[in-house]
Amino acid sequence: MTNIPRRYRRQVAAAGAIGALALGASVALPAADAMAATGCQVTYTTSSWTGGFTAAITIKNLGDAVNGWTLGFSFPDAGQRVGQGWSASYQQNGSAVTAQNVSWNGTLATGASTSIGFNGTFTGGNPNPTAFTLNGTVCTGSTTPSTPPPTTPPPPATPPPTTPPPTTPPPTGTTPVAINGQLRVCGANLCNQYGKPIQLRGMSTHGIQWFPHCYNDASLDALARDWNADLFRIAMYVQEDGYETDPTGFTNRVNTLVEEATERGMYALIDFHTLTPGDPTFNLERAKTFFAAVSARHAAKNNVIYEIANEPNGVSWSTIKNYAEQVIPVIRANDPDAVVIVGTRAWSSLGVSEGGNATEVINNPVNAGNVMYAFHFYAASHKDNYRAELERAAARLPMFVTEFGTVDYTGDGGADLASSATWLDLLDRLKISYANWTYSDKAEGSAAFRPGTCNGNTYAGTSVLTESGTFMRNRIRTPDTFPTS
Ligand code: IDC
Repeated sequence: MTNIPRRYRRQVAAAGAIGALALGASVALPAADAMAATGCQVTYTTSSWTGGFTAAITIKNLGDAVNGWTLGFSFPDAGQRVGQGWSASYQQNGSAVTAQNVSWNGTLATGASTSIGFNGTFTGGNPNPTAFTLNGTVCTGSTTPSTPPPTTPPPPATPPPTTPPPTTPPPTGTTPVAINGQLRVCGANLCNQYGKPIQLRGMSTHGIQWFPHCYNDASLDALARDWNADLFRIAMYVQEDGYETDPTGFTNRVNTLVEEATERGMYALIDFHTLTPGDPTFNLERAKTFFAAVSARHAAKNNVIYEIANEPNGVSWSTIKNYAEQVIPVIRANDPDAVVIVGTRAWSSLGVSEGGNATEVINNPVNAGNVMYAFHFYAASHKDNYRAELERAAARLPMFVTEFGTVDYTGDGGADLASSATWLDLLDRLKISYANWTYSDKAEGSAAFRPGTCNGNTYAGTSVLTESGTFMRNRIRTPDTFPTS
């Protein structure tokens, strides 16, 4: 049908909706196929005369760069015909039209536009098409079709409705969850209930087996209302005296903390904190049991995000992917629309800490929708080359910084505030969500509270904070700008 390169044709078949990056389980794709984030906006305007019209079409690429494109649309009236066209080659089959790039306008960078057009004829009515596809993906960027000048006098104008019925009603509360609702992955972003990219900023617990006394009404009130955090990550270690020693007890503790976050309008990130051993497969059966339980319990909530393997290490990406493709269906069976985050190779460094890079994930993404990938860093240890790889990956993959420290990779030592600020500026710019390690009073540099804080009742304000805690509170408590339309 077209001369689009093979890999785009596969994308046409695979990508269901705008920005679909990960594939539905039913679509079999060759493992090495890179999926580009897609998206488009089309403006179609006409001017007409008796029996004829000129159409001017602007195509804007909202996804990854494309090299070769085909625009598809259908005429609403069977009598409409494409005549002489320009800047594209047109084909019409019944009312279905395709316009394919010509040699000089096939490459469209992200955000780039191109204009094409044609003269047409019509015999019946001449309404404009309103739905378009680009390389098979439905364009959901807003369009501004103009109606052609009427050939008969227009009917009397009806007054505009006073309150247009929005598909998603405006928020009724002011908490992060009240505003953003159920989240979903769109393209390489995390989007809210209005389909708009957002960034969540928050804190991670320390191991809940060691610091249970740090998570109580007063500390969570401070996190929600003094820090204005959007996100509370619940780090449930599996080894190191964690889940494996008491599955029921730890499941209950996680459930309780999810409820606490929910009461305060924060997103809860359930972290299955695997670390040693680094092969997540070691904990596969535990993960299935745990996630079946917590996803059943929280299925009706709209604020729960699942992180299925904290930091795989010493294993291949294909092993991690295989683990993910066994755990995700367990969650989806109970909670089909929840976002799931998959750890990446080498302590969730996208492979960088073991000499790799993001290409292995880009070329072989997890075969499930609504999935994001974890990236972790410790600002005093991980700098420009890690930042560059995250930025490169984030153009293609939905990334979530589920854990980072202001200190070195041991979790201790002094805070590197310069590197931390550079990192957070990058995450803000790319709208990458993050959780800081840790909201605890452990005597180590990464802890936000001074030692002994969790024995008292004061968590709000700065008097209880470490250098890292003061810095993080300042970053997190600045107002969010969540789009609501
Ligand atoms: C560290 C804690 C430390 C604890 C250790 C136990 O800060 O108090 O003794 O775990 O394993 C990670 C891990 C996270 C580490 C953290 C700092 O996800 O568990 O916490 N870190 O070393 N990845 C990179 C750094």
